[in-house]
Amino acid sequence: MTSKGTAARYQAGPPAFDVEAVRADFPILSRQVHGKPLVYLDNAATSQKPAQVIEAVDHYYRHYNANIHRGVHTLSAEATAAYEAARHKVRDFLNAGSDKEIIFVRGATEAINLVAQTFGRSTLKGGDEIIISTMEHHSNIVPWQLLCEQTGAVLRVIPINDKGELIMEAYEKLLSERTRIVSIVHISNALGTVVPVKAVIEKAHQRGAVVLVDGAQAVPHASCDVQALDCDFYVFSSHKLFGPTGVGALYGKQRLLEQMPPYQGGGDMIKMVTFARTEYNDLPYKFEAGTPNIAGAIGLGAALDYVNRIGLAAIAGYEQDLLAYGTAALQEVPGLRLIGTAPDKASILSFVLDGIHPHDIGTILDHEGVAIRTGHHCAMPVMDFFRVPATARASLAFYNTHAEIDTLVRAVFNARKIFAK
Ligand code: C6P
Repeated sequence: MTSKGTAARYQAGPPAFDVEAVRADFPILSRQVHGKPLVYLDNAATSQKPAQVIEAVDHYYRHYNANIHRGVHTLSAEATAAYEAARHKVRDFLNAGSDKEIIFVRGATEAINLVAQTFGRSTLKGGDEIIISTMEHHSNIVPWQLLCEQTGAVLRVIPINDKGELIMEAYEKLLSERTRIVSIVHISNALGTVVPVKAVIEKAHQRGAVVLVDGAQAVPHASCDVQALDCDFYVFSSHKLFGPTGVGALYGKQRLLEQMPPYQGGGDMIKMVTFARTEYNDLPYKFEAGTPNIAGAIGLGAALDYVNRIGLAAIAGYEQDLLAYGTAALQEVPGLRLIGTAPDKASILSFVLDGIHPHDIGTILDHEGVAIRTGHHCAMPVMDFFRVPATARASLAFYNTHAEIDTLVRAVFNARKIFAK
């Protein structure tokens, strides 16, 4: 498999990262699948959880489960303190200016819908324009299509090149005085491309447009500073960041969040209700109607503590090394084409193999204990652009190893052999 050629091209990277110590924190990584050690390479779909996160959720339910912001009793006070501490951790993680700018949501999808239906619906009118890119996840396409239907606004799409990079000149041409919103992915889930979001934001701001950055795939791999980026909104999901499912965060500039109408009505988002008039709560509660995912937020806080302890710089360095190793090794497979070859890439290896449907690759790999995702990855326009129905996608996390990449590549060689018969 990884021939001498691969070894010669591959240069060993930073050695300081103790991957075995990290792996010991993730109980699921020691399980077997079809009698083989699990090789979990579907981290872009959802990542695994360290014991520290599992224990934080367990501890909440065992010792201080209660509703928040409502009770005077001890359990409620403790739950409220832990939930608000988690908000503070998200604020620190994103370097937001205030806890008021952090809204807990169900995930990236809900956050984008929230912005579309509050900021978008209250400010856009017929003929206004929204810009997205060809490499968006459906969650950053459909909410804007819905908004266009509701307001008469028009969706414009930035093209990409054959490597899967944004064509910046085309973006600049799309920008005009009609542009109101630019909603752009930070790291593509289907390609791994790292988008130069700072430049995208600067150009949008020159035209007075507001920018949302979809950070769902970015936060597990790179540190993100919303003040340095100067984005107006930033969204992510906890479950891709080693935290629980069903929770995520929306960052919004306070000035914008203050102007926006509420998303949903209900408990916690009000100060006072009469049948004649309702007064909404202050930020961030104005956007958190109903009992939130308290355990999820606490688990997300624990995940952030975990990631911070290891350090995103160390994580990024190790993952870049894995990515280089995996890229070189997969390129040894005859008939394999990598989809997404931008020089600035995060740890995603999307590929197609001559004569084998990606779903068949996925099934064969599963029998070897290797979990990858196959399909359109909720990014159908990307598949259309590359003229493929689907890809096989191995997505790496900092607990993956070079030996696991070897297993992946061996299994891909095996799939080829089976289909050559
Ligand atoms: N991508 C993947 O396998 P939610 O489902 O709300 O947590 O995240 C949606 C989402 C938004 N933006 C990007 C860039 C994403 O990658 C995702 C989720 C997963 O690629 C599941 S489809």
